[in-house]
Amino acid sequence: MKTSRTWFAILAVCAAVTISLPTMVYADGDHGGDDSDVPRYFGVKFTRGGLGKLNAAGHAPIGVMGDHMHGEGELMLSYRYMFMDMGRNQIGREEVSPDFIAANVANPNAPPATFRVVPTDMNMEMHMFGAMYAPTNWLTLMAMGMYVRKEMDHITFQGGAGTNRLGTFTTVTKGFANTKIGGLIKLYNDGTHKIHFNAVVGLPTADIENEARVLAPHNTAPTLRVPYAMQSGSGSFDLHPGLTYNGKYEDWTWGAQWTSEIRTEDNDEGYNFGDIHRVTAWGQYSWFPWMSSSLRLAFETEGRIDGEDDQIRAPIQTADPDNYGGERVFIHGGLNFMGQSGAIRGQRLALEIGAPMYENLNGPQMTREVIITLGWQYAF
Ligand SMILES: [Cu+2]
Repeated sequence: MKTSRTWFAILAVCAAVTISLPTMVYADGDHGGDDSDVPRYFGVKFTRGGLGKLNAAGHAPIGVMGDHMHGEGELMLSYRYMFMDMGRNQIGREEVSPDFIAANVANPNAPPATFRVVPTDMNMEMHMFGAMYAPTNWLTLMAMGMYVRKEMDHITFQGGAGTNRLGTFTTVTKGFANTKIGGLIKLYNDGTHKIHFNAVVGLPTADIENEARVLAPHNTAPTLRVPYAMQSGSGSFDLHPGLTYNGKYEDWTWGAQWTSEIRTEDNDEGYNFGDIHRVTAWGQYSWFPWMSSSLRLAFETEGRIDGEDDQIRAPIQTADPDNYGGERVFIHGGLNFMGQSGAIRGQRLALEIGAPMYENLNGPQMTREVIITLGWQYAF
C-alpha cells in the first residue's frame, strides 16, 4: 500500500475523533435530573441501558450492519465473527463441473486456451471489531476494523488441454480488510417508526498483495500473487451510503435497509471491485425480553471488476476480472439473546444463518452456500 493512503486513513480516524470530542464534552455538561448519579467518563454514560427491561429484538438481526442508533452518551462495543462457505461453480444460474471449465471456458490470458486450475471450495472467516458512540441523539458515530482469513481448494488439470487431473492444492491468505468509519444520522423517529441515513466510508487499509504457493499445470509449484477473490478487501476508498428503517409494535419489530459499496477510485494495484447494492428486510418476534428470533430476506447485486492487477495472470477463473459479481437472494434465520440483570445486563449475543435462494453469477464463479454470523454487543 502507498504510504499516502496509510496516512490518509490515520488522518481520517483522527478527524472523526476530533470532530466528536467537543460534543462529548458538551454531553458531559448537559446531563441532569434523574440520571445525575450515573457515572460518566468523557461524556459516556455507564447505565447498562437504564433500569427497565432490555428487549432482545431491539436491534436488527446480527448480519445487518449500521441498523440502529444510540441515545446521547451511549457507547457500544461489538465483535462479530462471520463464516462463509462457497462451493459448486455456476455460469449464470447453470451449474458447471470442474472438467467442463477446464475443457471449455476460455482463458483471457491465453495460452493455455482454457482455465487449467479450477477452484472447488472456499471458506472465509472474518473478525469484525466495532465501536459506536452517540455524542448527541441525532448522530451515532461508528468505526469497524476487520481481519479476514480465506482458504481455497483447487484442482489442477495436467498440461495445456484435456481433463487429466494433475492434483489438488489449497491456498490460505490472511489480512486486514478495509476499515469502515462514519456516522448514522437520524431522519425520523416517532417512537414506532424510525429512519436514519447511513453515512459510512471504507478506508483503503486492505491487504491486496497476498501471495501463495500453487500447483501449476506443468507440475511446478511457484509462489504467485493470488487472484482477487483471495485478497483481503477492495483496497480502494469506498462510499457506503444507506438508508435504514426500523419499526416496532408490541412484541414485534421489523425493518428494512438499503446499503451500497461504491468505489471512488482504482486501488494501488490498478483495479476496483464492482459496486455492490444491497436491499434487505426483516421481521423479529420477542418470545421473552431476553430472547427473540428473526427472519430476513436479502437481495444483492454486484458488478464485475474494473481494470486488472497485472500480477494476477494464472489460468484460473478467479484471475479473470469478468468472473466477478452477479445477483444473489439469501434467506436468513436468527436468534438474539439479551442479558437482563447482573454482570450480563446490556450484553447481547446473536446468531444468524443464511442460505441462498437464488444466485445468478458472472461466471464461472463459486456459489455461496452458507453464511453464519455470530456477534456480541455491549452497550453502556
Ligand atoms: Cu450499537
